[in-house]
Amino acid sequence: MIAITRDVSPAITSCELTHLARHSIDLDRAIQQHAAYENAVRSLGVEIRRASPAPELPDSVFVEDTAIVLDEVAIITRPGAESRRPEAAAVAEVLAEFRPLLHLVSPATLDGGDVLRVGRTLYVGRSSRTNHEAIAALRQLLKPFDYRIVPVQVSGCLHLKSAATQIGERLLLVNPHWLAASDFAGIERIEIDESEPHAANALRIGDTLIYPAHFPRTLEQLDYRGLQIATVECDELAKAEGAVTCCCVLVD
Ligand code: CIR
Repeated sequence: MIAITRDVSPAITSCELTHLARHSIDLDRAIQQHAAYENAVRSLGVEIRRASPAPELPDSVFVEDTAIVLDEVAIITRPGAESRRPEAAAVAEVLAEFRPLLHLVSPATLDGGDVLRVGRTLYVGRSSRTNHEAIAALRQLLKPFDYRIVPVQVSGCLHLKSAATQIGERLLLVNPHWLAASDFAGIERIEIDESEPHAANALRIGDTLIYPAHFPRTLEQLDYRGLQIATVECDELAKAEGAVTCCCVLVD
């Protein structure tokens, strides 16, 4: 498996923010945390491939939003925030080595953070970044393949994966306040601790979860459940409204 990552831009202090107030970001600390995150990913046997750095693009470290990688193809997205659209080309360049590429085009807008794959189902968040044209375009592009596309309305958070991520084969970690849990009927769910609304984002690599150390209460529940967890410090990138899934694109 490889993980595509990208350096933290020194311009991250001017990142997009939707649901968070702006707090000053310590760039050195953000860079250190990102390096530790890459090491955590590497320690799980994944090779890191860095897309070429884009110091002029504040949010470019959040590569997840630029692509959806499936078994058969990769879809290069058209991110919802205009400032983020130029990010996709460099990630596409790396992905082209591994998958045939398909592209979302105007008027579709979609952030990869809105796409949660569970088996052959793609849950796609309807958010401020992802529109219904993108969902229709995805259906069209993926017609030759056997995927079920299920739109999920999200509100109160940036992306679907701010509110729900996969933490086991048929197990999700969710914040039920930001989506209707009934959208995931038939899949078991663990709810985050009420006091940690941003705690639903975990990165699953094999049987291990890379998980933020700054959500101790939810972490305790995951531990109790017997899940294998590698914690990372990522509170600095969290100030840019980023979490653990968004800093890589996994290619199996
Ligand atoms: C943004 O608002 O686009 C960035 N500041 C954060 C993107 C985080 N992406 C993700 O969780 N997939």
